[in-house]
Amino acid sequence: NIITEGDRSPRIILHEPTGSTVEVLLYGAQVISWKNQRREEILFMSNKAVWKPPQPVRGGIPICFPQFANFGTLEQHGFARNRLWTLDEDPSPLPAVNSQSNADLLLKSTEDDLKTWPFRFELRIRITVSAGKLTLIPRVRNVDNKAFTFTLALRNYFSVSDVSEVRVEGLETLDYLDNMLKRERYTEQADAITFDGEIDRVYLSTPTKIAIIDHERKRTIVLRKEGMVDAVLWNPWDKKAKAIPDLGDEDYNTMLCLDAAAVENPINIKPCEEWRGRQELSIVSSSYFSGQ
Ligand code: TA6
Repeated sequence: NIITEGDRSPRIILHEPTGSTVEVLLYGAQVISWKNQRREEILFMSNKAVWKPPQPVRGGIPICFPQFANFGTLEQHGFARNRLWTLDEDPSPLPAVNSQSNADLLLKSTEDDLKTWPFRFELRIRITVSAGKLTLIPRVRNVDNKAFTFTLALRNYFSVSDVSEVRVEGLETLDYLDNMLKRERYTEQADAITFDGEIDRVYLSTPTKIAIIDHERKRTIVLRKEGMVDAVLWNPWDKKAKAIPDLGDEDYNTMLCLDAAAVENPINIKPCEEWRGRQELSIVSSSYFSGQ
């Protein structure tokens, strides 16, 4: 059921029996809200977000395809987030599930897109909400007669109580490309990542499970992923935040981006092949990771 009135439309609202909801714009197939059963918003949305195409919406979960950031020649984060998607009537080989808690969306390359990115593709995403969990299954099918490579990220904007009070577990000892230092490769030394300034890193060959521990909110957000080996951590901090028109000057305090991504080694698919990824976000109590 597509809602067509209001400035955040057309959009779909997903429900699940314990009361959590997810809102998805058809523009960019972008999740713009995920509320738990206590109606608490899990994702960050800038109150200066611009809800007018072709401007991307600052918050929720933008889909960065066929290019992450400016790791290539296309517009920042590629064009998929700036396109109107349609309902996917043929989600095969995934089973067709017509329910209030699932949405299947599709973006096909257009003749116009081919001018900037000369490859015919079908990009699909299945979005499923269940108790305490939000699952995204992105798929890219090559419907061209030549192979192509792409980079991709699910840019998860999480709402946090105070970014200087949260920590991230699961990325320790890994190598990362530091976007602030000419994308050179470094190794993470800390045994849990905390935040006291701008961070913009692509962690490489990450484990399937990464957690954001927000003690103040008694909330741990766990990101599990498959098919996307990298993870991105981004917070603009104060100086950059002021330079981003659709982000409040203080917003950096209550947001943290932790993305599932395929960046360092672009994904290559041949004609008729389909790549599939999976990202599962779940909310657990804060004792989850401190082993209590
Ligand atoms: O994290 C990668 C990055 O390109 C940052 O350098 C910053 O530009 C961020 O993404 C935001 O990009 P956006 O296009 O959403 O403003």
